[in-house]
Amino acid sequence: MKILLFDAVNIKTAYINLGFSQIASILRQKGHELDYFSIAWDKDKLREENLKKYKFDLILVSCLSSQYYDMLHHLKSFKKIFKVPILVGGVHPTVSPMETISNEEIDAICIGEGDYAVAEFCDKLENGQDITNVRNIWIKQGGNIIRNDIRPLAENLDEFPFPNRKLFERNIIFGRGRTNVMFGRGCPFKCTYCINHYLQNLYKNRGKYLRMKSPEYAIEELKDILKNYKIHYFVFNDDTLIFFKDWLKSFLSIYRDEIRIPFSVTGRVELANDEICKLLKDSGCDSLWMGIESGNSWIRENVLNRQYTNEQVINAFKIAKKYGLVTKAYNMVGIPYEGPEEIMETIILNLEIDADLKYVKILQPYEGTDIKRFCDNHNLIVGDVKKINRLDEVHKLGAVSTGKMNRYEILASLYLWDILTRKNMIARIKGHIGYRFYKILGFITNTLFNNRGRIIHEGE
Ligand code: B12
Ligand code: SF4
Repeated sequence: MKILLFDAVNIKTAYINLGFSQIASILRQKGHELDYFSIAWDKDKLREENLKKYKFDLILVSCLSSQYYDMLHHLKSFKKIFKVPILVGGVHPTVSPMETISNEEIDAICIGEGDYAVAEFCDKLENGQDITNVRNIWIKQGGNIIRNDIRPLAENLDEFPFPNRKLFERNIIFGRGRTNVMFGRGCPFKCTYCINHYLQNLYKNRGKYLRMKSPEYAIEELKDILKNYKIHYFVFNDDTLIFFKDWLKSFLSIYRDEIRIPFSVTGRVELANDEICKLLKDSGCDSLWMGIESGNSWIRENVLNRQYTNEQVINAFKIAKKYGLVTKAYNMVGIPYEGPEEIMETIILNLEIDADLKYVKILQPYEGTDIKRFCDNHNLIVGDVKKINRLDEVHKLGAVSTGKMNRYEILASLYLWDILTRKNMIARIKGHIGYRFYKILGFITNTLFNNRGRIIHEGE
């Protein structure tokens, strides 16, 4: 079949949509012909007059919540032009299935991991078989929605072919040789604002939630990437890779000898000890990303469900720095119960640890999360979180109040952040003419001096 993969990603980024690229490789293996359009990269192709030049048998769409409205906008033209089924998968239909499938442009949605579901769906469609009984897929029939059950999780990630990067080459080019990879699925923690506790529930009694590719298979994948692309930096995108200490030890012992390319990794402060930081540094890791989120321990423990002390935060960053890792700290403002004093505590903690890169965003309570339920129950939602769809829109109003601060005060606190932490100011002026000048200058100096492996800004 000729299938269009439509990625609702609406920002240009170096990061490949790895879930979609995994699905693409499975479909390619089955002999389907694929085309890939994305909102960010294909504005021209997506114009109605240009769309008419194409013919597809099926349209597959990948969508996060922040891409929902942009996706719907384009699906209107798709439905008008192509008289073929439209199946939407990804995070948004997973957390908001009814909202997604209720749109007349959408024929079916996929809930949760779609690798085997979409393969079965395509096989059945191609062979003229019944497509209404595929597990993970909700599909419209007559006036009804058939809600199929969820299949057990794929156990062995080594069974998957390597994600297809060919279709996503523009991301790699945009990243100037930096690319993202993931070696596993799932995170053991249950932070209230993240998708993981929702997925842990969705998959209860349906197999092991935390899964890793074998270290050997992960290395094979990296070698395959290096065979095809000139990569000088890997971003290990797994949620909390340093949690898998034994896996990391086996993997890095091969990585050190056979790959040796600088990389960044995501961790948690309670896991970043001497042993891990030394192991990372010795293996070529140059950057460790960790969430602080709030400097107030009560908010962390009770609102965000993140159980660590300020001492652990300070210690983790100190250790990472001791081993020469570039440290990147993530923070939020606009958390329920937060007032100016609590935000000040976050700023002070950040000043104390002085991470090399500090990020702060307004909390966005997405559907399906515990924090969204809490905000709903306490009437804290004052906007539509799905409308905040760009990484550089963090300087715009959020969609929540905290009970102590309204949206305007929260936004003002972001500016206070910048004034007080200074170093981060440049990230906040995106869109301004001076910023473009800064970007061009950055590009020229990077090209001239081949500044390898430097992480510049999130989302690029
Ligand atoms: C890498 C990453 C990014 C990258 C790249 C995103 C991309 N293009 O995919 C960057 C840095 C750009 C990014 C940006 C943002 N991200 Co992000 N990101 C991730 C991360 C860490 C990994 C994504 C991934 O590859 N997962 C692994 C694959 C295997 O899982 P998957 O993508 O869900 O795919 C599976 C299924 O969903 C399904 N599926 C996916 N697509 C399709 C399509 C079809 C047709 C079918 C049938 C099935 C299907 O099958 C896949 C394979 O099983 C996830 C967390 C996570 N662990 O998933 C957050 C996550 C996706 N991000 C999130 C958020 C909030 C954001 C931002 C809004 C942050 C911000 N404030 O700016 C922006 C959005 C920017 C935008 N407008 O596009 C949230 C999404 C929540 C939501 N309800 O939408 C997540 C889940 C993290 C969280 N907090 O819970 N992100
Ligand atoms: S540690 Fe990170 S990925 Fe894991 S549940 Fe918390 S926020 Fe989500």
